[in-house]
Amino acid sequence: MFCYQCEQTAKGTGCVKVGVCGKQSDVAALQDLLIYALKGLSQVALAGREAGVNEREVNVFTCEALFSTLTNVNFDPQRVADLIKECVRLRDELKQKVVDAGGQVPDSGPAVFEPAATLEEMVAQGEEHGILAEKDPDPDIHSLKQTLIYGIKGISAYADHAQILGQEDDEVYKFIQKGLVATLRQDMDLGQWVDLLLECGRINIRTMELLDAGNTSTYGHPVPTEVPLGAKKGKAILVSGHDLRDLELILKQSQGKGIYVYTHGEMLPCHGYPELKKYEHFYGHYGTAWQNQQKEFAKFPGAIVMTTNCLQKPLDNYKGNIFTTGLVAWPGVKHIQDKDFTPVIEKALEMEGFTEDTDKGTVMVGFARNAVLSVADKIIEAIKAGKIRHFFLVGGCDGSKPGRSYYTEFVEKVPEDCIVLTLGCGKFKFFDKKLGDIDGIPRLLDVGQCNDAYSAVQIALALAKAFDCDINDLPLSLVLSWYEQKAVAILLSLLALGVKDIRLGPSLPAFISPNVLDFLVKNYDIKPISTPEEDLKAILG
Ligand code: FSO
Ligand code: SF4
Repeated sequence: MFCYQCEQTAKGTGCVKVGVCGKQSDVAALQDLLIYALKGLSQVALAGREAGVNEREVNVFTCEALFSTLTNVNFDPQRVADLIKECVRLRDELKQKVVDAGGQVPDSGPAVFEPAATLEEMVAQGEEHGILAEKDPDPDIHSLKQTLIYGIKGISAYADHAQILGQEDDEVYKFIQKGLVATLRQDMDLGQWVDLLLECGRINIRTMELLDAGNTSTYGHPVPTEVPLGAKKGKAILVSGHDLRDLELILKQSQGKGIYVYTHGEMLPCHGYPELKKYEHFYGHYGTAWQNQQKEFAKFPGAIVMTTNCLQKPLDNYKGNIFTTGLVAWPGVKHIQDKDFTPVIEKALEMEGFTEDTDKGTVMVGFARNAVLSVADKIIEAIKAGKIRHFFLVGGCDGSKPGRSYYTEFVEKVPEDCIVLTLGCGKFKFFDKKLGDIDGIPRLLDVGQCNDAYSAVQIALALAKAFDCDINDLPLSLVLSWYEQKAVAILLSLLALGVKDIRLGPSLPAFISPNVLDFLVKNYDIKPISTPEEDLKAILG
């Protein structure tokens, strides 16, 4: 196997025997084969578009299948193999429709690939279509191609979330198909690849806009909300991942049953949504970021549901009470197929629950674009009066590398006349710090999940408009931590917006070649994080 799509890749170069994330070599090969099969489906989908045939089922499936290959989503070889077969079934069905409509279907490459009969043979097929086997001879183009694939994976995750909430734009699907097919080409130069990556960033902004519309039109705009970190005596369900619809269904189905529902990881900001916080048994937040789950889940006295990434290998001491749903899978872990969470509720009722109330303080959430921009006048006034010197967006993902303590120290050292905006699971490095306020404006503002990066972008654009300046001239610095492929899509979006001077850590992506890095440094002034002191000094002078 060879996989280097995430930040924790082995030795900073690539996982070759087994994934640091726990992904086994058979799953890695099958995921590579699924990507190959999706390129074939996309070839036919593009041919179909030319002939006036465009199937929503194909578009939605493409996003689901891509999302399944994101880090920490699907670890089950059989599920990946089933997706490959479904991909080929959809492709052949679509081919017939394209031919019937007078179109021409491609007759070579992944468009004609046939999966082998057994799982073992499919794994062998996957090995022939791995990242190294299909390496572009030019290392920089290879690097840009992989970056595009990871950006597309990120877009697909957001598109899938948005689609679940009724928000779709065919331009997004078309780009995903165009991008996947482009990776089969050998005739594009570096400039064309860079253009395609920037287009990927723009399409991701559109996708995140759709997701924002899905979230806010379904659940209302988040409002500042205090969330308890302790526990309430009683039976308990813990919901992790990023999917708001799953949480809503769990809340609805567990209502009136003597169960309290807790969020974990990236679900924390859900407490700010009016249509979710209205449930009285939606109590508080348990635990921290994804990489601590094996320790934290083992101590949770109730049922646990993983709605999306990041899933880690479930340990035996909680394997019996953890469930997956949607695209998440782990071999041997019970999967909720049809959104009937009865088995989760039954498990929660069967378990002991919390035996007493505990108080561990609270955190504030709900500072998404609507809440922040409702006090824009106050913020602008404070900036003009010199009371707010600078904004730092310290956001992104968390992870287990010791270098990530940079973000804790950075936030601790941010001067008192500065405000920290945050989003993503990276916030768990400092989410419970009491930073106080400036004239009533909290100094630590939780904008939401990594999925809410659109909200942060809107806040920055609104401030730039108010000050009639370029986004790069705002007193705002981005200090980002990345982990998986959604972060790649967000980074491409920031580049597409022309945002410069981003500090990125804890390490740079292994799939970025030295020349591509040089290009990013020269054109966008991207820099790796150094030390909190040095970076703060460089930013604030
Ligand atoms: Fe984190 Fe995982 Fe939200 Fe990622 S829980 S690391 S970028 O999947 O999506 O921030
Ligand atoms: Fe390694 Fe990350 Fe790939 Fe997992 S997703 S195999 S940790 S590079």
